[in-house]
Amino acid sequence: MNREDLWLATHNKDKVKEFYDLLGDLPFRLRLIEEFSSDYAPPEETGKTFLENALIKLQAFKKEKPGAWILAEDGGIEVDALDKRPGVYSARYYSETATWPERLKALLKEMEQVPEPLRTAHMTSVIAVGTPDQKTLQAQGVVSGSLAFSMRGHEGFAYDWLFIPNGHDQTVGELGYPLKNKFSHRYKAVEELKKKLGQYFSQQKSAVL
Ligand code: ITT
Repeated sequence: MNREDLWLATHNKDKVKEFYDLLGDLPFRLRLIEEFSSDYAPPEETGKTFLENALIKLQAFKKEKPGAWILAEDGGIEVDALDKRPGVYSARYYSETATWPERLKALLKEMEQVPEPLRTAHMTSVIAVGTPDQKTLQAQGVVSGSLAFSMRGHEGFAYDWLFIPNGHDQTVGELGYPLKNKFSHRYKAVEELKKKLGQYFSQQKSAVL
């Protein structure tokens, strides 16, 4: 099959691994930022929403590779008891230079007095895909759940070690792979993206006929 390149405009290696699994059945050859340039700097994420930031990442990489298929993603965790923080600051919560255990410990500290029923939180993934004919496809996935009282589990990454999805007693880090990629916010966003890609390709086909 003749596979077109789809550039993953992310520097997050854990996201890349998941996208390889989630996008594996699409007719694309996945390409990484590092293959394009080892010193491509990510744009500043100045958006107020996940969608704005996903579009900022998409536009920035589009400048480097106009006419390519490009996928950008933004997302993170929103904690109800913290008025939806850290939200767009998920990657920068506590301190931009903190390690993940430090960042998660800071979040646990902030949530110390919050009892179980009020520890609800939501993981969101917003994907923006740029097409060679300059269209943008958008997709979103959300998983609701709650925050554990301590870090648990070794699989996944970042907030996976605190986040317990609804319907489960374990954190995503404990549930691990392959399960995470069957229900996660990223899985849901990719499922919506696949529908949009299907519509896009059928419109392309009918324009040719
Ligand atoms: P790129 O911008 O290069 O894609 P990033 O790590 O900066 O990578 P985001 O700006 O989208 O990613 O920030 C989202 C934050 O939420 C980031 O700290 C992630 O580690 C975290 N996050 C994203 N997806 C997650 C997941 O599936 N499980 C746990 N944490 C996640």
